[in-house]
Amino acid sequence: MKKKLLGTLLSAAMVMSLLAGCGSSAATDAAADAAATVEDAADDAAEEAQAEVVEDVEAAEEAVEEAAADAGASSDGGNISIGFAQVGHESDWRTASTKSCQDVFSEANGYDLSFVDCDNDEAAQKEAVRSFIEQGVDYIIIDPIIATGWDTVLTECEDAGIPVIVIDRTIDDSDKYVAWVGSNFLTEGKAAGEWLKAYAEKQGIGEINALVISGSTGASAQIGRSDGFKEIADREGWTILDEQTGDFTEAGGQEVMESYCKSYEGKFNVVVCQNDNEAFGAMTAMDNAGVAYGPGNDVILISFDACTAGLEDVKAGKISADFECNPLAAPFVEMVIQQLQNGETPDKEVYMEEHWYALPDQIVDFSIDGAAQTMTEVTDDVIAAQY
Ligand code: GZL
Repeated sequence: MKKKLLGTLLSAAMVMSLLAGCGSSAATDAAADAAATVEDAADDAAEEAQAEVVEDVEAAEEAVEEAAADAGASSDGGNISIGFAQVGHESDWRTASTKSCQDVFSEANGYDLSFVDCDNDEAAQKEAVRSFIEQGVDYIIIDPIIATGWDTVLTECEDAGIPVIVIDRTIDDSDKYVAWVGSNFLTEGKAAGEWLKAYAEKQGIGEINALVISGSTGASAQIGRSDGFKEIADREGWTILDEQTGDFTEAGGQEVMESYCKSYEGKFNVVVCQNDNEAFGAMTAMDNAGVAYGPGNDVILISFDACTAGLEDVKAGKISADFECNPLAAPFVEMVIQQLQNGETPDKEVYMEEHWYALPDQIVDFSIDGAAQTMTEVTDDVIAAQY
């Protein structure tokens, strides 16, 4: 456009200089007419040029918005705002889960994260979600303390047009969320049961009398691990002497195990803790009660999560097998958000990769529903790489 404007002005200048050179009145009038013509032409050309410039600027702004959307910024060019209602701070696993989200959804990465630690309080968690709705965040992430009671508040999120992504534990009484990223807790429970069957056979242990310290009652992780282990126990004719909740905490694990050591003294040969922190507490209680646990001792101790400290206890010959639950969901949640930003439809379920850990003498072949499983030897390198 600039060339056209320049060409118009140059040709007009040439006409004016020719006419001015004639010196006659007629020529002068003609020059004045030419000048007016030039001025009109120049104005028209300038207006057209300006219009084109405006168009170019708008196109550039659109390109910036698109680039921002790709780079993790909201449509107005600002950061993507996220509300995250986290279960609490009850375990090493939870600490890793929170850190994963705070690392990924940082301001440097183009996000504004509103984080609420709901301290294992279901009412506080619903209140946190409603506060995110009031804030008008772009996305809401929920790790549901328990699996039920969610449809009302998820309907409020849907009415507000805010997509919800569920991580880790599941919501079992509503599907008003765009995606869930987590683990198969039933598989984890079955893995522990099938491993115990194979290991007991290898060790020549004919009778299993198990005590279970379960997670927070009603949490999908507790439900899945309890159901999965019980399915194998029922099939194999084992006895589950008792199951009480340790609420996924070390204090809870110790308190329940202290009670078990009194009530079931000399009657149990397996303890199943539904996370490592409960196992830490149970070990303290068994130490205090003089109960020998770990490979080569009276009691087989099984745990879940496989956090760094849990694997250290496997390597130390205290926990016989540790069934991982991967807390590092945030990168997969970010993938879901980017898909939504790009107008794509994410998968409704995204499963995390998990491993089953033991020392060489406790590594045995087993299957889950016919699928052969691979166990991972706990080494110093494996521990150093864990979450
Ligand atoms: C499982 C997660 C559980 C962990 C515990 O996905 O929800 O909650 O197993 C944590 O450590 O407290």
